[in-house]
Amino acid sequence: MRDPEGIARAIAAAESVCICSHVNPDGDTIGSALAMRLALLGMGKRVGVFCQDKVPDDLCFLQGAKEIRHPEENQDRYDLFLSVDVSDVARLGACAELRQACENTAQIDHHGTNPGYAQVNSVDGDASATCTMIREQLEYLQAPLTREIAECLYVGISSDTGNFSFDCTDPEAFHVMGDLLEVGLPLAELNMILFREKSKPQLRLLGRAIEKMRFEAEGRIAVMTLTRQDFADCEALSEHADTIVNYGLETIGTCMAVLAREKDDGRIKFSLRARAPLTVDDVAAKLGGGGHARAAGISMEGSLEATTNLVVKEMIQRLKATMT
Ligand SMILES: [Mn+2]
Repeated sequence: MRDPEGIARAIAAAESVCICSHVNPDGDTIGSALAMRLALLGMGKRVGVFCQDKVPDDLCFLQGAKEIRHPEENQDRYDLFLSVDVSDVARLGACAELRQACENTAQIDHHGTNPGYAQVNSVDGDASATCTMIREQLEYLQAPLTREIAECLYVGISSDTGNFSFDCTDPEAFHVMGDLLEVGLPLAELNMILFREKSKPQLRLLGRAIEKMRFEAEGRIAVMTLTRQDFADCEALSEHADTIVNYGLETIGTCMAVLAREKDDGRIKFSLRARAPLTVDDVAAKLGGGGHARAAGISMEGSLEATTNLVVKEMIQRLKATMT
């Protein structure tokens, strides 16, 4: 249940607040944390923002991103612990210590599985992003919506709604977007940074992968492989291949896709995707991997060719089992 009043009371009673994001941070947890930071600073609070892992490069433009610290660097005491977009204590990682050090705890989150681990829990599994809840929270704090805060909230909402394309995209997301545009959100510029622009190595690698794309099971499974030589030729890093598998699934006629890449340590990393009703988490689990129903991963030892054949064989079986 949302509890913006409870959160506002906890904040009113605190002079200092430590805000925490989840491990492997995404736009929603970072946007939420930095928006709350700006609002609380505006209210005259002392604020620290913490995350166990590094902020993704494309989010570093947000105001306050450079102030985010690893929890072990903390020397201060805070009256209130506030986690944002953190579905359970395990997702706090090293920030769990900060929670223990604070007498008062609160959280704002939108994961339906959240067990309510804080004293004050504002949790709404139906919210499209934690950042939409933060917009409402600002009203209860009587904190003005500034352009800097709007940028933070846009990052979170656009990230969790797949740039306003996923099923979770709801009217509230657009209502909040209206508010953000009112205060001068530079939508086109940020959309370019977050969703469109790519580095040259990234584009070269994408070209290489698409050129090598082949199809199995009468064109229903797209298969792409990238060797260490491909990465070297394109002057690309492994992370530059992170979203390439989606192009396989976006090919008309396919319902499953896999990208295999040779890592520097010799292991083969597989990214699997499926369209509903097909699933790939079961395929991944069978081969020692895991993930979500429509997006999963596996890491295997062996040659690129042999392991890819193994994974594709499992995918074909899954396809047959689902379609009959
Ligand atoms: Mn989120």
